[in-house]
Amino acid sequence: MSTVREAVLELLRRHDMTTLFGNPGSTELPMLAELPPDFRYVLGLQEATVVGLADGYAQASGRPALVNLHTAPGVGNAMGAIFNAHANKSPVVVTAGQQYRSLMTLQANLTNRDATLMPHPLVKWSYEPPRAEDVPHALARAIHTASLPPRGPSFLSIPMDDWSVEVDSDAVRHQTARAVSGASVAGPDRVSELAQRLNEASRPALVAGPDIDACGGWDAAIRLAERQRLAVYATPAPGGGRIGFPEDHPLFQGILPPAVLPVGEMLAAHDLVIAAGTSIFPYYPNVPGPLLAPGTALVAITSDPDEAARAPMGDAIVADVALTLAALADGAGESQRSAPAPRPPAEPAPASDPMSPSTAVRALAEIFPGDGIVVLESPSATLALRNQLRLKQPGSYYFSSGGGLGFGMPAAIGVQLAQPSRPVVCVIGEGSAQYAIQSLWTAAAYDVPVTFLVLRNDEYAILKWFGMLEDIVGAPGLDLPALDCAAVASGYGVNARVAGNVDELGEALAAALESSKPELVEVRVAPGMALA
Ligand SMILES: Cc1ncc(C[n+]2csc(CCOP(=O)(O)OP(=O)(O)O)c2C)c(N)n1
Repeated sequence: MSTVREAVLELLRRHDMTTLFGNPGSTELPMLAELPPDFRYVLGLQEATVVGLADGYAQASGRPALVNLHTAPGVGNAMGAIFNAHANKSPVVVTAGQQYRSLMTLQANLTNRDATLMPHPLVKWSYEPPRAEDVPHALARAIHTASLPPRGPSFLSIPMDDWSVEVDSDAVRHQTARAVSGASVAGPDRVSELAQRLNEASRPALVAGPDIDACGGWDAAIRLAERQRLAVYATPAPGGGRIGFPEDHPLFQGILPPAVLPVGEMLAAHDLVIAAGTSIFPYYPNVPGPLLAPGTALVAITSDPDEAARAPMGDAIVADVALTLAALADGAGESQRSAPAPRPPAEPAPASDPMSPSTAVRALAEIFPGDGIVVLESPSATLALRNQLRLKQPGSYYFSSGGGLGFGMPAAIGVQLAQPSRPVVCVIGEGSAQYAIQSLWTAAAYDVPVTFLVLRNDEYAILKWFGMLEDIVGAPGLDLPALDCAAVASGYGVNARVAGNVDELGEALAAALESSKPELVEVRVAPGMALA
């Protein structure tokens, strides 16, 4: 006979989920007592940080990650980060403590009253087991649900008296030893039909979405694009949480604009567009217009049935993106059509004081290691960074597809924990940094050597730009005077440097990247949007 706790620990070992991300309270202590030495507990000082850590870790490791939160208030604090994990299709398994079963009906202090309703609609599955002995089976189900495509968070509420209850070892062995996999293949007719359409097209294009990276589809996407001489675009930046195609490749034409009218206009140059591993499309702001030009057809390839169903135009194939792209590359063969002209190299921004955000990210590009990873949350510098850096390796870029701030800092730490041999740089606005600032403590406490590059412009630049687009004048609350991230970092135990010019910035970044500890580099940049 074993207990719920022993069965759960064994289940987590089987799934290689021995790193736990949490913030504990009284209701979680029974689970954590005498945690075996093969487990690692990573403490986040607020729940947004905890889930952000797990989101980055799950995405960069390609495996589900376990979160442990403190009953209702812990889940409440985590909701914005759970929203991001859902948009990122990140397999985060969120558990939360709950009152003693015998005290739940009278609603004793800290009872999570409607525990399963609370995280809806941001989780794929939410559950509180009817009996203590069902906890291992329910956790196995939560792990499988989070890991099957489309990946995303699941939630389990666990009453604190469940851990010591004995389980039926034979039943638990069956329930928890199962391997479940979910890469589905498109029907051969659908693939050959699309291959034929591709061969007949005269100016076809590929839109590369984040799920190409998540499912390991870079090679298939490159092979298809090269064989068919496709013009390749990245999905619009707000929903492009990952990069699915090398951005320095001669076929790569740039990032699609994020609104209906300009997307339709840009794709008008193509008679067939294959959009792989992306929603159609992550539009924002609202610039209405024709979804597609009359001469353009679109076919989406996605592993997410909801993405396929809600697309406003085009056909869709629901199947694993990497397998389908590979089958399409085989089926369509080599085309003799002429390849599109490569886009020009990135130009430096004109010199200014303070420097443009574009100049700052160019300084990063100059010293950026080939195997480096960027975690980005700097709204007004997003396009400049993508243009100046031109990342060319899988798993090199993480951005919050949901758009909720508070992802960047903790996710960068989670990514670094999952990829200890690759240097991780978190490029972040000083405003965005505040939404999960206490994650700096976790980086310092666990010696996670992320470099944080803070672009300080004393404002919410993107919101001022958005206001201009929408003719909104006089909105308060868009300025951030005297917000000193370097001083805050020191308080959390992270070494901070302030760079005053481009040379100092290059030196500070190089030193930070060399360091085996977390480092923060703050640089003052000009206000406003940097578009290239
Ligand atoms: C949780 C959350 N709250 C508020 C917002 C709205 N928001 C979007 S961008 C932004 C400003 C970010 O400021 P900063 O990081 O300094 O970047 P900048 O726009 O100056 O580049 C805000 C407040 C959001 N996206 N998420």
